[in-house]
Amino acid sequence: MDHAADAHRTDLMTITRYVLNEQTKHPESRGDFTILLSHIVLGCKFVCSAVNKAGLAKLLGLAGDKNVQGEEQKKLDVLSNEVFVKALISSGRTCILVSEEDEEATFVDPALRGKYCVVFDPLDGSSNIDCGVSIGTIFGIYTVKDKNEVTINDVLQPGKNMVAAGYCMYGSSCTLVLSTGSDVNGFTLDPSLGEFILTHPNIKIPRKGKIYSVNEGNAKNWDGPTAKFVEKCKFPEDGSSPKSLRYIGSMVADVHRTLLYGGIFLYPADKKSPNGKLRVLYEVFPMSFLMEQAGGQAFTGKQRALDLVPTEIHQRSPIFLGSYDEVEEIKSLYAAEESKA
Ligand code: FDP
Repeated sequence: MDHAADAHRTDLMTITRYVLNEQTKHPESRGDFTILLSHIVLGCKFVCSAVNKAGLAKLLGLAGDKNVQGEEQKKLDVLSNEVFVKALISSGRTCILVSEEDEEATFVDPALRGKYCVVFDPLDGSSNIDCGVSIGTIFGIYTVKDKNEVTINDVLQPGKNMVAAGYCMYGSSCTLVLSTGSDVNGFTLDPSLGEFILTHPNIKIPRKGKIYSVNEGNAKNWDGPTAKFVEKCKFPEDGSSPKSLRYIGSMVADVHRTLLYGGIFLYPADKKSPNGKLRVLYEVFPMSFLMEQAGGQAFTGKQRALDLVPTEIHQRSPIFLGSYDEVEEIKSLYAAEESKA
């Protein structure tokens, strides 16, 4: 019998225990982050449960229809947003919230304010809900200087100023990946315990990968460096094997695979969408933060993604993120293009 392995299995590192351990490294900490995170975790558990029932919901009434009690059914993304907004406000630790679902930022009532700003996409990849493909919640966290004088500029900060970022993927299992700025850890929800347990400690992305991930349907509108990069993935000039293409079309799932297996995820600019599709604050920044903490890179086509200073809360940006070497290659293709201009 492997007693060491058994001891490991019975000594469960929950996400709360992990964050409390981290907190002890900062004697000045008053536990505010731990409380905030526990409210985010609650939102993730709620969405996970709702996503799991999404197929069954058709039996009870389609979104937009009335349910058996005659109440309007809420769409899953609207419902998820409401749950996160309420959970974050009731934590008493937030002052500004920016959600993909809400046009304007939410300024928390002064009586309930704390020092954190949370930017989030409550249900990313929602076009995949009806076919049961993995979707997720993405979040990033900033702090404010003075919670009594908050302005929109407190969230219009470069991604490198985030104090934490993460995502929760609702897939064959429910996995929450978190970085508080020192490393990246993955926690899997044990449904029988209702707890996220540390299953992927200290995630490091392979330095080089064999997979590229992009919506090739947009290829006719790509710029030169993107087209050349993808061409090299398929027809390597150095005699190496071609890369495999994997594209789910759900950012959390595509980035999660990239983080674990290595490779590159790209949503570039194209002639139709010069700023790409993905949103800076709650898609590009949190994922770039995680990639860098895991040893990878994130690049916009012009600069390090985390150096970008957003001017609008729903701003978009092209993004190339993943293994260090692949991102290095796309950077050199853009540099070569620039030197020709
Ligand atoms: P969705 O439209 O389904 O919500 O930004 C949202 C997003 O999904 C990402 O999750 C995903 O990576 C991307 O859009 C997919 O876009 P394309 O359908 O254009 O490939």
